[in-house]
Amino acid sequence: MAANAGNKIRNAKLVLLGDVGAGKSSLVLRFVKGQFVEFQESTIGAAFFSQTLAVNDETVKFEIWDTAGQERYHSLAPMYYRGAAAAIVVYDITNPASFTRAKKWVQELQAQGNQNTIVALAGNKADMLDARQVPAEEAKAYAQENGLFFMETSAKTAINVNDIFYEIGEMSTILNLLVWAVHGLRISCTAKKLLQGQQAPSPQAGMVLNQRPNERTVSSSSCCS
Ligand SMILES: Nc1nc2c(ncn2[C@@H]2O[C@H](COP(=O)(O)OP(=O)(O)OP(=O)(O)O)[C@@H](O)[C@H]2O)c(=O)[nH]1
Ligand SMILES: [Mg+2]
Repeated sequence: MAANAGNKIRNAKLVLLGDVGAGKSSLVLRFVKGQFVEFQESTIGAAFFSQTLAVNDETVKFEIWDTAGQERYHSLAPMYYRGAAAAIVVYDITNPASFTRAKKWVQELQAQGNQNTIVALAGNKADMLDARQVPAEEAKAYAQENGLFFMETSAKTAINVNDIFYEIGEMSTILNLLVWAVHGLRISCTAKKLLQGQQAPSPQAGMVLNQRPNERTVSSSSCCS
């Protein structure tokens, strides 16, 4: 699934958040190296990985921060999710406490994170259906209410692992295009206003301007009509 197609390369910072043992490192290991280990060591601080993915006609280079779920590392998290294009909040479908913890992460992201960060919720260990304690419907409803992208995954069997990264890549491509479209619109509005300003009659010689003209705020809805 690694990229070798696509002309443009776009970097996308991605962070994984979630409870201890939810499977964050295992998901990254599966996505980046195609491997799974039964006894994955608990992450200390955070670990960095990168992986590229061909998404439509571009190559997305994910810069992945795999954070530690242990509470003592919580204060480091903003460093990793700030400015991230996407966050995957991971819980373990066999562990309701990890789902509660995931909701706390979502709240924190909504309160502190970038408005443009794509947030995905991953119900991991989907291979352990007999031990399931978090119904998929409950997580799906929660995700819908909170505008999150939701998938159940298994780092062990690889179910939906590439898919969740691919979906994020695709969403970030669309979001990126929208941001550029809005940016382009702003530039063309500003240019138009500047041109209009140049065409306006200049003040007569000796005329005193008592007031500074109001600062113009460019808004896509108010200009260019
Ligand atoms: N059956 C099953 N086990 C998994 C899966 N993903 C992870 N595990 C196991 O769960 C344990 C914890 O996985 P990690 O990937 O270390 O979890 P983590 O979220 O990175 O944990 P911290 O680094 O402590 O925050 C390991 O023993 C993994 O082998 C999965 O999809 N299915
Ligand atoms: Mg880990």
